[in-house]
Amino acid sequence: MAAQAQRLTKPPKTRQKAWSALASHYKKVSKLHLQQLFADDPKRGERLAVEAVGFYLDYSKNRVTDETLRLLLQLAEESGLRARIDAMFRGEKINITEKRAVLHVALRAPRGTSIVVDGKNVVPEVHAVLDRMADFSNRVRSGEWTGHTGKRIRNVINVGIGGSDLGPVMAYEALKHYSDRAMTFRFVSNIDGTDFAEAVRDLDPSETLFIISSKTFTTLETMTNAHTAREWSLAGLGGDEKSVAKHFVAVSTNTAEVTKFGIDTANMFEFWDWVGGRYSMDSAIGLSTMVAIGPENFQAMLNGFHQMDEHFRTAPFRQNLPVLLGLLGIWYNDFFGAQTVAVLPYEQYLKRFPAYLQQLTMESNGKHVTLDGKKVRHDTGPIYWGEPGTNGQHSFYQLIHQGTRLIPCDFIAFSKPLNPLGRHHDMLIANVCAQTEALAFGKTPAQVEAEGTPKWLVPHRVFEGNRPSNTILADELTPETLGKLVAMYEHAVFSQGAIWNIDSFDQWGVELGKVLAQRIIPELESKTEPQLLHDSSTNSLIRYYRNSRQS
Ligand code: G6Q
Repeated sequence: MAAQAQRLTKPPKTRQKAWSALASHYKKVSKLHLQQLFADDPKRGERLAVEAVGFYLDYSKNRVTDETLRLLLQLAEESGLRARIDAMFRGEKINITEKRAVLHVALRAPRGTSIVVDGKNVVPEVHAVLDRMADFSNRVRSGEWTGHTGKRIRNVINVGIGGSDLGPVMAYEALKHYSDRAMTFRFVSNIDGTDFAEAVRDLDPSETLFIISSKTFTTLETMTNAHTAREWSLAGLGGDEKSVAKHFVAVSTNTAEVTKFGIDTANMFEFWDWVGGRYSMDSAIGLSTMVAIGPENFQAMLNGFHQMDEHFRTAPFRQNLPVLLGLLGIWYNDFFGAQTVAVLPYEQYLKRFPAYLQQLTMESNGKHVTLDGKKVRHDTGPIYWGEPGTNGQHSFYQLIHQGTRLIPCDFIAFSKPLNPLGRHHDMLIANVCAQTEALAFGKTPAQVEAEGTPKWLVPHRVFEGNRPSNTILADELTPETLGKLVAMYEHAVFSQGAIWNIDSFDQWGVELGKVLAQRIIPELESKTEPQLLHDSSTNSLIRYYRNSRQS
């Protein structure tokens, strides 16, 4: 296994061939307009589309020719993407800087299958935890699990941050339609006391259960919020320490710390070091999701994940949704120099999806060195951002349509609405089609003039077009669809990371700030001003805060 991991640290020898072919190809095609590409090939919109696992991906409105696609696919082959996919699914330690396997795919592997890590099949353990989660969720949902005073639990608060928060929040919001509306779900992540205060201000401690979600159980924000939650709960329940067992459960890999906190390990749901934080929403970290939507819906979500895993693992790259998305992203990022990607879900329930994707994509692929520690020679992860449609149209779309920057967009929409209301859904989907059409084809000066626009106003009203987009359509936002959608992006990120030859599964970039904050906390809290040994800016900020806090 170690030998395998080592082999993967070397960039494939042929890598440069496809890169340089794409670089010269870019010079030839970069000025081609989508108007022209569509005019030359009336069937382009049907040809450059893939239907798989219930998703329809229209990628025809991208600035690519058949030759571009051929070269991008060649790049994937030459970069050893196939071998990397196989290595991940085999449980090899492809997270080389942390010496860990990367096996979120095992979290959704069906019962009875086998994925081996360090000589052990992990699938039975995954299902044992899922079964315990299901039992717990059913007891809370049915009212069988009661709080310290015998009242049933009506409020569930997930306390976690980063990967232990963004997935659960996003999934709860995305699947709210399927959730138990008699219960309240909240999420506390920020160390800012406001987050906790606002989450509990109208709740009764005797009806409130906290899920402390932390892989390490040492994260500053989560442990601070967890202790505050413990005080709040105890204060509301007469200070009886025994109440903790009824109002706190933990999701973690760290049994010792969970015990130290006072949570009964019988109420601890475990996961494993081969699950990265940002890839953990389908592990026990999804406990709040399961309580909200019920075990059957959670299982349906896992089935969706698994279907996309199998598609990614087995489909030829030419028809492989995550691979195509990943390659198109590389085309804009590394050849057009696009710095961002907009993710635009036309589905209100997906309002937290862009925030979730930000962590998934930017923490995974925001890397400056290759697997062997050399400075990367190409730009890596772009900036992801977005808002649900149609709100964005009345705010930042102006810049996408007429600004000076190229912003590739992913439009996500569903054929069936979860809340059918008159003509709303047709109007919503009309906007998806209209936006991608406007972005691609724009409006020429001749068209603007023909409308009788005064000459001086014409340039302002011209849309150059040639703005690329993908459109991803699915039938309906169900737990299964959400699983597929998340897995599709997980694997697109993986594909890009493999091609950039970086470690998409570590996150050393978040460490330095954490260490410095630990040093500064006592400097802010000490009674008298300590000797400050930072730079003059940081010293002044600390002094300013200390002085103004006291005044
Ligand atoms: C995600 C990161 C990070 C992590 C948080 C919370 O991939 O590792 O966002 O999830 O720092 O960590 P804990 O779960 O250990 O509290």
